[in-house]
Amino acid sequence: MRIFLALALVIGLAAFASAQVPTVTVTATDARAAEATKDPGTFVVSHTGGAEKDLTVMYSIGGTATPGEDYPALPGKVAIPAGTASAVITVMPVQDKKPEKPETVILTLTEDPAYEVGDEKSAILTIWDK
Ligand SMILES: [Ca+2]
Ligand SMILES: [Ca+2]
Repeated sequence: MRIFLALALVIGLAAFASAQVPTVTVTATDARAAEATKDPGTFVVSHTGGAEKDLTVMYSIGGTATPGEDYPALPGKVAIPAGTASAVITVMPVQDKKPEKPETVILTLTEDPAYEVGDEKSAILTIWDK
């Protein structure tokens, strides 16, 4: 009996160790956004493996563009639904009358126990005035 328990423990530990968390990356699939032409920019957050359940990916936002002013503020997390490999984050520039220089939006993935952050952990897009 004892040997079965020990065996079960070893198998359980092996299963736990091999339960890989997905690796998450981000790319700017549309790195150019423009205010005057209502041209959005997009980031795509993707993961490899582990698609059997919903995955929430956390991120921080930087860059020279001001959230809530140059574009609607982003929530800082995105859900990749079960069965899908990626989620799109759209940055739609806010139109105003003031001329501006091109400004950047940088999305950086945040570490979380639910996933590994891959090499492509940060992406940048540019908001042009025109
Ligand atoms: Ca665009
Ligand atoms: Ca403007």
